[in-house]
Amino acid sequence: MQAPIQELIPAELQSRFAKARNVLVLTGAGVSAESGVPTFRGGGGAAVWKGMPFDVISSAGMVQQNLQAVWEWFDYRRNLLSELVPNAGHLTIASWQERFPEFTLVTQNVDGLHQKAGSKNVIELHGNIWRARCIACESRFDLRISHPRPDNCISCGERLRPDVVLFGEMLPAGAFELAAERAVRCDLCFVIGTSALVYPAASIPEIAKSAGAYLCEVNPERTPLSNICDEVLSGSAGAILPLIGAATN
Ligand code: BV8
Repeated sequence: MQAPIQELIPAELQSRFAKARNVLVLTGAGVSAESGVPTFRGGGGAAVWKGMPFDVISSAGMVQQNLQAVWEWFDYRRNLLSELVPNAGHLTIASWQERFPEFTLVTQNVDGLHQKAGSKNVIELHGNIWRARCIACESRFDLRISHPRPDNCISCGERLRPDVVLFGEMLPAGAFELAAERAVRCDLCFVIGTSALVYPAASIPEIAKSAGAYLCEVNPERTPLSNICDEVLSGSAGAILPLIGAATN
């Protein structure tokens, strides 16, 4: 027999959630795990593609060295993703955008599942797997409608690459700055499904906390951020997030 919802979600968090005026959520690969998207570092291992760890195949150097291999890795992931749908965690976060006077969703994920769940104005710190970008003129192409995937830019003929931020690359202009500015202003910050190892994304909850936000982590495992959190809810996003909203209805 499950305990009443009110007992599963700490009273302090319920109170803060009910009174919050400005909420920021940072998500990582864990929020998509229950949709069937493999995480990068879960289960003690790390994602590997044709013998290369993901931070090697997903790196600036590999785009220079072997763009074809990078495309194979991203084509494989898009194909996997095309069958997958948002889970209760994505849907709950999407429902929160109407619940507060100010709400910001920042994601490290490139899978587009937050948008599929109905989230708007998502700050995508690491780009989006459903877009390609020209390596020369930076024109962008929507891969959800371009089948087969074009190899070359229709504007200038140069090669296309995934419009995703790879290791060793700068984040999209202004994305981190906007996320940091929102983090300073929020009064409640959730960090959901991230191992908090990748920077500068992992600094967003730190910025929120330093500016006085109440910081709540949702993750089955502890992370380097856990010790600065006001609340650590140990469990999966799909199970826990719907309870937070329900507990304060
Ligand atoms: C940059 C796209 C400036 C590609 C990705 C300090 C400052 C600045 C930079 C650095 C720094 N130190 C090191 C760096 C360099 C590097 C970095 O951070 N390296 C780390 C690994 C040490 N950062 C960069 O290169 C960034 N660029 O800083 O620009 C610059 C430029 C040049 C030189 C210097 C600086 C760019 C980083 C972006 C890389 N691209 N993704 C792709 O998708 O292939 S990052 C990749 O990791 C994904 O985006 C992913 O989201 C991200 C983080 O991983 P997580 O999302 O946290 O996923 P993970 O699998 O690790 O964890 C899942 C978690 O979910 C776990 O905790 C698990 O317990 C939990 N979980 C599991 N199931 C559930 C769950 N939680 C809830 N519910 C569940 N059901």
